[in-house]
Amino acid sequence: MKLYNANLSPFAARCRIQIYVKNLPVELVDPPGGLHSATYDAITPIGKVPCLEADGFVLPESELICEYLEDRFPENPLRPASAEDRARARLVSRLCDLYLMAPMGVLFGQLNPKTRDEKLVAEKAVEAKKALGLLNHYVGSDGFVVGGKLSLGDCTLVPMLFFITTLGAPMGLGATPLADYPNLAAAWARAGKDAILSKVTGEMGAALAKMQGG
Ligand SMILES: N[C@@H](CCC(=O)N[C@@H](CS)C(=O)NCC(=O)O)C(=O)O
Repeated sequence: MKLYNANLSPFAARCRIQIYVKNLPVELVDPPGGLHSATYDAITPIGKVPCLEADGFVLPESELICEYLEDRFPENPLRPASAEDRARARLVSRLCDLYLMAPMGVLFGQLNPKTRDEKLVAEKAVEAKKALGLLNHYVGSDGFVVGGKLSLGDCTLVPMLFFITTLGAPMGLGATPLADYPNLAAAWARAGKDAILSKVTGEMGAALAKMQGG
């Protein structure tokens, strides 16, 4: 099995956390020919990372990849036991994907001070803060999404928090972007003490530094 991966992508990072935690037999590879190449588009017409290839079965979309990997490898589960806790973990993933990433994606494109549209940044920062408030409401005060242990919800949340804490200031989210969201701050602090979560956010940081020419 292989995962077409890019270390900076929060969506790919979500899958890598699961792969590392469960020690899954999934090889991490770059998209052949690169993103937007005809070769990669022929594999996955969506053209995005991550994408899983499993014995000829090709699956894009990070959430579906994680769910599929849980179905294929149920041991050491990252889906909580009860229906309610599962729904809660999925809710946090959904809030990240639909409510937070939408404005964050725009803000990511506005980092260059020379070309930045300040009005757009201000608008999207309001949307991102609203999404952070929602997430803070649903994440536990212990910093876990649900049930006091790692779940697929945390796999989604922590890479998003990487972007908020690393790029939140230039994105218009303030100098300490998690200050108003204690549960998210707890999640980020906890991630810093977790070997695998730190490994993945470290990979993201190295990829960001490379992108920024560092
Ligand atoms: N909904 C998708 C989003 C994936 C996504 O947007 N990936 C970005 C990298 S963070 C990408 O591959 N972008 C390339 C492009 O859109 O051309 C998922 O959850 O996997």
